[in-house]
Amino acid sequence: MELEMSLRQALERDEFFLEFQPIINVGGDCLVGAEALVRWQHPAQGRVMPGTFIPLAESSGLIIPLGEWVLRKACEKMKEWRDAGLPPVKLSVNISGRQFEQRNFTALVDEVLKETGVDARALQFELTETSLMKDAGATVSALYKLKELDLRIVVDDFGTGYSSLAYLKNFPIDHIKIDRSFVMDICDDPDDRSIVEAIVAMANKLNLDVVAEGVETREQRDLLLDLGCHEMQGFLFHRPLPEEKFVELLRDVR
Ligand code: G
Ligand code: G
Ligand code: MN
Ligand code: NA
Repeated sequence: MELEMSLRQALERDEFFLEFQPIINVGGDCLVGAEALVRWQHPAQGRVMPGTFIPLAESSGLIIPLGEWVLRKACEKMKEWRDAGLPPVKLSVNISGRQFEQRNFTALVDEVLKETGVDARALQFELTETSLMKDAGATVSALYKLKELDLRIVVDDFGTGYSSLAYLKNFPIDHIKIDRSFVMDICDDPDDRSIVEAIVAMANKLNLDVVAEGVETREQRDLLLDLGCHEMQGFLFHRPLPEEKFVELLRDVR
């Protein structure tokens, strides 16, 4: 309860900030973009991680203004980086089901894109399988509305939700992100290896891009490459970085 109270004040007090975890095309050895991850600098408790406050923000409804803050901040950063002459990169933003369900969500996104002048094609929305499947009928039309803006849709935590694969055909999805739980044991567990292999093969057939998250070791990296997954994110490459560090990386992109 106390945390919820201070979460309410945190937006006004400007206590949130973003970190950026690079996403790498390992085959091509280049930076393709980053995932924006929100953090909360609590005045007394120090840094609070989203695993703690996002569920609270969702249950209290605060995720609506917080999600809007994240989206706006992410687009403002893309604009700043572009204005500074840095190379263009894709930025992924996590969108909670509660945000996505809002009737005016597409209008908000359109407004933020116009305000910041960001190219929608450089923006990716990560939606979890679970939030996409909550109301599949409503999801299809909401996704098509969003897609009219020309941004990219990524299914986050792919493979962990209780869902039918038919949605991959019916929803306008561009990209799937293989959940960390499959990557974790990929080298030791033949089942996980088979699952990842099947996901990559299916993604290729359906013309979807695929990214693996939670890559921590060289062995995982090599095996993923063998299985045809080239895009990766994980501690092996970079942890989520403060903006200054991410900008340093961007400067090094030729
Ligand atoms: O950054 P970290 O790995 O601790 O993130 C934990 C969880 O919080 C992840 O599942 C991530 O998707 C979620 N998360 C991080 N930033 C955001 C955000 O801006 N919005 C939403 N809805 N979830 C986020
Ligand atoms: O659910 P989502 O995919 O949005 O989660 C992103 C979260 O995954 C962030 O909290 C980030 O810190 C975490 N993460 C990113 N790379 C790794 C990794 O290699 N290992 C582990 N354990 N967590 C990671
Ligand atoms: Mn994510
Ligand atoms: Na994920």
